[in-house]
Amino acid sequence: MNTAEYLAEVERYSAHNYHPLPIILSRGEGAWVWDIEDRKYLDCLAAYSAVNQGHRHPSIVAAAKEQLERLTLTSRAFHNDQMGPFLRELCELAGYEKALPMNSGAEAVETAIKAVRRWGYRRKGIPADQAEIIVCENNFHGRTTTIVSFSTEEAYRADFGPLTPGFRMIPYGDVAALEAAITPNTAAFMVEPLQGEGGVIVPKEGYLWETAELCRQHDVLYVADEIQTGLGRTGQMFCCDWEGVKPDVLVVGKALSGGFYPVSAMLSSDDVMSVFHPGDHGSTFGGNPLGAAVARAALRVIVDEGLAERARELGDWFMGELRAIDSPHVKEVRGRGLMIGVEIKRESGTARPFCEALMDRGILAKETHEQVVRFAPPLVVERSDLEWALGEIAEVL
Ligand code: IF1
Repeated sequence: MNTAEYLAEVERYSAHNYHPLPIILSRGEGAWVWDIEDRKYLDCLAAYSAVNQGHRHPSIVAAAKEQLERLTLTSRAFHNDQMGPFLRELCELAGYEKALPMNSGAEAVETAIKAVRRWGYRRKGIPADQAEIIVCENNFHGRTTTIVSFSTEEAYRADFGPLTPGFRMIPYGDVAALEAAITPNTAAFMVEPLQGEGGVIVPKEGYLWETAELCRQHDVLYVADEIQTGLGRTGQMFCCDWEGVKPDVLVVGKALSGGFYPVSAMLSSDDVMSVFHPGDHGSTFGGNPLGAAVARAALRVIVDEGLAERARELGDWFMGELRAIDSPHVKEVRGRGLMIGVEIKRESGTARPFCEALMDRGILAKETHEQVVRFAPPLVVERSDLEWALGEIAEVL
């Protein structure tokens, strides 16, 4: 089949819940992917940061193959020999006592919501069914019915109701708004330390630290959704590390599996995690030996290859070069590490045609919201690849 035939097929059989760029990818290696016509593209999206380690990283491939030959799924009715080591390695890396494995990011966020609500009732003494979680405008935490209940994006929630109550909305980046929103019934504040889908929004310096301090003072759990920002992407292992903040609850996903398999987790202290008892929460696939083996290898790559430092160094340089491009269309270039957004001026139209022009030149980037072109390549990307890309990006801009 050629590209047009694949596109017609997917148009015919797929739900129309996406508007992808019109290419059919069939192969990937490192920071590069190839389409079925054998055209080569630099992947500047990295599956929304799930392939920080690059496509088909050889050591993750080896771990996956080895595990495929041994055992793939036990369910949590029995133990397996990969989950314990995986959770220990993840806890040691992130500095937590406990971890609960799930699959998608949204499931890990749901797990965190359940944990903090229960903590609110059983530890903090919030009256039954009164627990509140404070969240931020323009958040993105996933697409379950409960999570979209506290989205401010109309398309994500319209006519998916009745929606889940118990969430209070404040503007992102506003410390005073958090203080004003906290009540005796506040169980948690959940935040992305840098908003991805919101348009690569970097909060002003001090925001993470000041909000974490407020939460500490008011006995409110600080929940950081690092599904996209975590595991090296922003130039630190976790984005909260930029301000020395250690969240009470950390939610990770995406790159936790290096893009091989959905693996996510919620991490916390023993005190918070101990609200769960047998039968309270779970998942058929969560903690399965294939996912656990893959995640162990994926974490090792991030550490062994110093991907966080790499993101910082390459990101600082790349962002500087992007800022130096003299274009009448660019309003702002912002980001952290290798999570960079180029905001297009409204009078220049939307970001989409820029992404299409980049695709024609062999660079895959995706617009977020209307105006922002996001550049977030695998962290293993070579500087020379980015040098080449800069020339193309400059011409497009
Ligand atoms: C899609 C966005 C990125 C996330 C954060 C939780 C989740 C995500 C901070 C849920 C997922 C994905 C979902 C994907 C596109 C992508 C995305 F544009 F939609 F917002 F990355 F920027 N928390 N983000 O970023 O994780 O359940 O998907 O595993 O098409 O919905 P998930």
